[in-house]
Amino acid sequence: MKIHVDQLGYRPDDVKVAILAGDEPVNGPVYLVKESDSTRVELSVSAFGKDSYSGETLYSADFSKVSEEGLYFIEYYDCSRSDSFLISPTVYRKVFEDLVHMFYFMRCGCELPEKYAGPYHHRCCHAGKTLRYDDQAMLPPMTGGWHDAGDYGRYTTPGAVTLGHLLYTYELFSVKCPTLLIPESGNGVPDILNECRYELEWLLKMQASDGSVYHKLTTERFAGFVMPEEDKDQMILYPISSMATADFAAVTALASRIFRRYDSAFAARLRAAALSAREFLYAHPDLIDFRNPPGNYTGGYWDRDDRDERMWMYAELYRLNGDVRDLAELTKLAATDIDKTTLGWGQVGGFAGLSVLFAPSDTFPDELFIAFSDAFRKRADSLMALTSENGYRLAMPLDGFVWGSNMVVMDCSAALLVASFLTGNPAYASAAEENVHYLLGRNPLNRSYITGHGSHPFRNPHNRPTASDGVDEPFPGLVSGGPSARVYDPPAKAAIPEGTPPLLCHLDEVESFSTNEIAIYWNSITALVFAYFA
Ligand code: 9MR
Ligand code: ZN
Repeated sequence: MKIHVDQLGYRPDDVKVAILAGDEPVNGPVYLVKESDSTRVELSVSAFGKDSYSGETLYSADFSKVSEEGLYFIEYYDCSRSDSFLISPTVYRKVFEDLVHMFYFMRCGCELPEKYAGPYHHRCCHAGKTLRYDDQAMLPPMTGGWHDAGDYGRYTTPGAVTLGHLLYTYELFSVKCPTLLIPESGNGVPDILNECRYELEWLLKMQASDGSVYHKLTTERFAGFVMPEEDKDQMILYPISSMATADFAAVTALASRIFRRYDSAFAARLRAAALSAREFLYAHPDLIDFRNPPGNYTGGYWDRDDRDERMWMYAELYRLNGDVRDLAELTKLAATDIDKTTLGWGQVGGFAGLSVLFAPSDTFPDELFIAFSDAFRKRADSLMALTSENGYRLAMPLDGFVWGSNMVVMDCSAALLVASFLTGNPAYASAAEENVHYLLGRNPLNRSYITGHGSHPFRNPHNRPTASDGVDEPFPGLVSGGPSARVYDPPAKAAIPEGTPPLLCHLDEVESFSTNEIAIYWNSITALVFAYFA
């Protein structure tokens, strides 16, 4: 019998369930065993039946009633057992810290000295001049920011979205945000904001003089598997897009609001940048799309709809400035069918929701609050219903297992947490936590999708520094993209036959970019969700 648990564990008052999978039916007792004194409690087991997410026949064993702290495992009468796990109120604290600390390791344009980066230290990278694509002008270096993912590109839309996750993590959970080992520590600013500022300073450089914002800064093609300082190809500043400009305006407005109490000059710079990006978009109401020019092969972050990005911008700008023009535009967009709950790289309507729903109560008109609140509640209700329709209790639709599915899993949890806040109903938060258990190993591959955490974390991320630094273990706190029902890379195509159930479509190999890459916005949304439970 295979017995899957959250490999870190459960908090004392949580719903606590282990999942059993086997070819034979469960036909004998299942125990919860406490390691310190070998006391055992027999658990009641329920049959789920055949699970479409995993293709397995599943059972669940509930031990919610046990709340005593300690180290435990689940044992079947035939002696098969689960990994050990804790029951403890602080079981998710360290992993949350590592999820936030990860961004330091993604810094570009500076040395990562051993003092901070330990064995993952490296020299300064990507500090050469910039070639502007539009006019082929050679510009000074545009250093700073975080590498996007397993590649060394820096892209505006995912960068802004990552900042959105992290700034809201700070705004909603500031007391839980960790002190990190980073050069700025101790300067009087919370470290999560210090880390955000590293990205923001770069993001500000991505704005053109007319207020518009360039879509990305990358080489023409992805680097080989080399350390970042060895990637010497020409950095190219690609054309602007309205998505980049709107995301930029939104997140600089959000950051301006948050940084005001720490550094008013920086907050003023952010606000001015947000306003000029907004002015550009008022003057350019039509979509300005970005597509990779022929012969250019780095990420496209292609979007076809900038209405959600504009909606986020209007919300943050109205919250910052109270300009009625922004409120009117926001109201117009919120009355359409644009998605209002997603916090993804291409769909950002959920950020407008966070801006509206967590604002002081007299900031936005009731009708807007209701529009966003209804959208979150509706989505949360359908996610709740899903937890009983699959055997791993996921609050996640079957068709969500795409490239970067772990982001979708966490986005579903984020929506549930918002609904829990809106209604005060803890069942939503409990459903959100089922997805946390999945990420931490309660899945058919028995794999923790966060490096360094759990008994069987993935170890071979598609991440260039990890693959070339000569250190055995990747740095901790990296989130894998996760299973993808359609795989696109050669090793995954070879290993995973078409039609394989989604939860099995993951390959812990460096070359598997479509299932096992890492990305800043996968980490940041995971941090946002884990902050709640930490
Ligand atoms: O995360 C992105 C995923 O949703 C898309 O399906 C995929 C293909 O377009 O691109 C992913 O983003 C990648 C980006 O284009 C380049 N840097 C690495 C990103 C993570 O794989
Ligand atoms: Zn770099």
